Amino acid sequence: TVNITIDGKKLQVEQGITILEAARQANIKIPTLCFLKDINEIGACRMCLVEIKGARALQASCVYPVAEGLEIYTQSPDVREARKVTLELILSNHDKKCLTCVRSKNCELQNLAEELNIKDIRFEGASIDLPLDDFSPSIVRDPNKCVLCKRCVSMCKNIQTVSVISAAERGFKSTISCAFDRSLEEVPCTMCGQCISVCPVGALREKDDTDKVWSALADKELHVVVQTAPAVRVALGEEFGLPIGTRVTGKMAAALNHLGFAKVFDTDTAADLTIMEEGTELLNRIKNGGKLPVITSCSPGWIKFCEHNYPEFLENLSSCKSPHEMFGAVLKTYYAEKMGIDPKKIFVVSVMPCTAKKFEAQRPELSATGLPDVDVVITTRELARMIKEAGIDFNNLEDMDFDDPMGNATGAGVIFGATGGVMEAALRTVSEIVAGKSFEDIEYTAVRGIEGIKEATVAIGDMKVKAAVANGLGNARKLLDSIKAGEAAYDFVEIMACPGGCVNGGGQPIQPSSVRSWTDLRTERAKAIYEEDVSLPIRKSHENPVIKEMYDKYFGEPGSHKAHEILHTHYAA
Ligand code: HC1
Ligand code: SF4
Repeated sequence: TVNITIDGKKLQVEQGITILEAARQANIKIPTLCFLKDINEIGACRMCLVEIKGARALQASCVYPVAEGLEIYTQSPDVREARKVTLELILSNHDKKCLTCVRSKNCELQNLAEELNIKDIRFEGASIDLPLDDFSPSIVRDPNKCVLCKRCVSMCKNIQTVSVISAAERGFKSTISCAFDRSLEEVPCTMCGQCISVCPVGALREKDDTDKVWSALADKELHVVVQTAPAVRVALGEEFGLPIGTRVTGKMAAALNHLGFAKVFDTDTAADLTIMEEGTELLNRIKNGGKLPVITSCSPGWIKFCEHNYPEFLENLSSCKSPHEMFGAVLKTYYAEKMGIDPKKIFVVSVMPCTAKKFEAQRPELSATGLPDVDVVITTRELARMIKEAGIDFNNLEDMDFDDPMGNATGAGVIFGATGGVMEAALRTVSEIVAGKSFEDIEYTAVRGIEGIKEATVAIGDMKVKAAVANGLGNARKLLDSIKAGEAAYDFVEIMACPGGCVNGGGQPIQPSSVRSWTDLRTERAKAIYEEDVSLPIRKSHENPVIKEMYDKYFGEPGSHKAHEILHTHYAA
């Protein structure tokens, strides 16, 4: 440890930490803008300046390490003035249409202006007027709101290793953009939306599709059905001020019911269906000398990353559609027949923690009936906006269940939302199918947790199945490179584009750096996922009665011809 003083307060702190962190431990708040722990620690924005006795200039506390005897002042007149000048300069050419900004009330810049008591901007500059990039089906970029913090750049480059956005060095006119001023639609962006999750302002946002949902709901001709992804229920509450990691499954179902959907279904049910198909596919490939490892195909950001960067692995992908796409296909076939509804009249809305799912829903490969399997995808954030717009008092809703006849899902379905969950759900089912008996011990803890790459060897009957799980595209890249180099070999691999899996998807509620830097969102939300798993009466996909009935009455057995026609697809290079 080292001894320092901050604002006259004597402190003993761990060596190697930054002044910002030391101050935080002492409950002294230093404002930041570009700082995001472990992701963007570059000291670029100068909001976190502090005065250090003896130093010639003010220093950026987010990158300045503590040292024995440092005397630090976080609120001296020079510091306060420097921060105000910095902030006023940023505000001087910022597009300040806060009232209509998607991030209003959840904007780090707006909060800084309030906290620093900015009432007047002394340097009113020429406002920039750059074109909006809204060509991507998933992501909208508004350079006029960009504060050049580079958090998105670091995320895309260092964590996701996609590197499609960067700072174009043009002095005063410098912007964040894609090479040659292309749209995100024209570059190998995976649409993961992780850049949105780290943007402090409204410069990055999802393509808002709520109008399409409102119009469908108003159309009396349509049977509008909604399904919600596993990870939405453990994060939606954050949009209504509830603590991170609160489960709001029942309130969410109630809110969707109030919004007027004809049926409120659970994507988890289709996750159970995916497990039946994917488990069967895995066993078939192992038995018949098929392409190994089988790699999961439910994360559309990962699929796009694979297409752009690792086309040699496309044949490894499971042919299963992702769960919500399977559900869409089932709704327009089996369910349509069962209910006697014309599939053309069925409008499927998916609520997803994911921005890439918007892109996925438009893929021509995902159409079992000639119609898109899923009509519109909205994110967790968009759902929250709809609930607010409808005047629903979310926190006081009475819990409701998902609707019959497809409302039943298992713990295996819900854990899909956390990294390792698809693997664990598959192992729960495959092990029992092979053994022909039921096991008590179903928690595969080796594949849980936020470590970037996890490995496990699991005995399935007399086979030893070698499994690996990667979350975040940088980790996917590492794993695939090691397979390519012959340094590792697996039978089954789970890849999720987002760090932590869907719980931390690019469509989830956005927490500011002041929260995100010090609370692990991935872990807190995943905890809620595993709580939900334990709370459910059935925790194995093959025991789900809805799934059993679907096979009995419609698909025959997993991997049947009919199942292939409706539930599977093929991504080709
Ligand atoms: Fe996911 Fe999935 S788990 S991809 O991570 O396989 O988005 O939550 O809905 O489809 O079920 C996301 C989450 C989600 C699919 C399932
Ligand atoms: Fe990069 Fe993902 Fe953002 Fe695309 S969506 S720019 S891949 S972080």
